[in-house]
Amino acid sequence: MIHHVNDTEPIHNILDVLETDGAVIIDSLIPKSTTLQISTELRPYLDACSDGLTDFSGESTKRVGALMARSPGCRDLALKPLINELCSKFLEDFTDGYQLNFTQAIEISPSETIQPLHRDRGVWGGYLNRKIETQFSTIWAMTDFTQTNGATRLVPGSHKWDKDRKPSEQEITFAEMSAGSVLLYGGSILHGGGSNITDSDKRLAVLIHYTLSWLRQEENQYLSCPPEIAAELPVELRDLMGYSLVNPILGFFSPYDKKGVELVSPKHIFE
Ligand SMILES: O=C(O)CCC(=O)C(=O)O
Ligand SMILES: [Fe+2]
Repeated sequence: MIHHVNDTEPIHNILDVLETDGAVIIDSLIPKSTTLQISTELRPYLDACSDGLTDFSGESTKRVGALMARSPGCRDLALKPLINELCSKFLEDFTDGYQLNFTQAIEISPSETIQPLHRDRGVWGGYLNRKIETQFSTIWAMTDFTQTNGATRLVPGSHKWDKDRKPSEQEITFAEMSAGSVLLYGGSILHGGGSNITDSDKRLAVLIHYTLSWLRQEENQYLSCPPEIAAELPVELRDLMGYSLVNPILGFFSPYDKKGVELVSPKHIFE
C-alpha cells in the first residue's frame, strides 16, 4: 500500500517513506475549493482536446499540457513551498538546482483500460545510470481517486528493482486519495494510470514533475509558456521554468535582431 501522511508530518519522515517505498501521499494539501477552481480553469482545454490514440496515452483519456501558460491555479501548485522543499531535498545529491519538467492534466473517463506500467525516467533513455534520480513528481487529485475510476497504480519498492523484474498482481497498489491530496514519487518507480470501470465518474489529475536543472526538460517550457506569457508571471515561476541562469551560466542566450546580428552580450532574458 501507499502510505498517507498529512502536511504536519516532519519533512524527513516524508522523505524516508519516499526513499523506502518510492511514493507517498500527502492528504488534503489543498482545499476542495481550489480543486474546483483548477478544474474550472482546465475545463475549456479538456473539452477542446481529443482522447489519446494509444494504450499508453489512453483511448478514453484526455491530456492537456502547457499548464503554466493556461492555469493560474496550477502555477500555485507548482510553487507550493512544501512541495518545493521536498523536491529540493529529494534531488539534492544529484544537482544544485531543479526545474519544472512536465505539466499535464489527465482526465480518465469510463471504459479506459490500464496504462502500461512504466518508469517516467524512460524519457531519458531507460534505466541507465539509475544511481542518479532524475525527477521528483507530483500527481494532484482534482477529483477523488478510487480503484474503480482510474487511480494511479504503483508498485512500492520497484524503484530499487532490477530493470526487468515484473510485479505480481499482489505487488501492484492504488493511489486512492481524496480530491486535494497529492501523490509524490520519483523517476524510478513502476506506475501507470488505472482503468475506469465506473459508469460516469471521471478522474481528473494535475501532474507537475520537476527534474535536475541540468537535464533536458520532458515538456519544452519555453515553447509551452513563451516569453510573452512568462514575462507576466512571478519570477519564482520563471526561474522554475528555466528562464534563468544556473551555476552561473547554464542556460544563457544571446538576443538577435531581425537580421540575426547579436545586439547585446548574454544576459538574463528579463533583465
Ligand atoms: O494518469 C496517471 O495516473 C498516471 C499517468 C502517467 O504515469 C503517465 O502518463 O506517465
Ligand atoms: Fe508516468
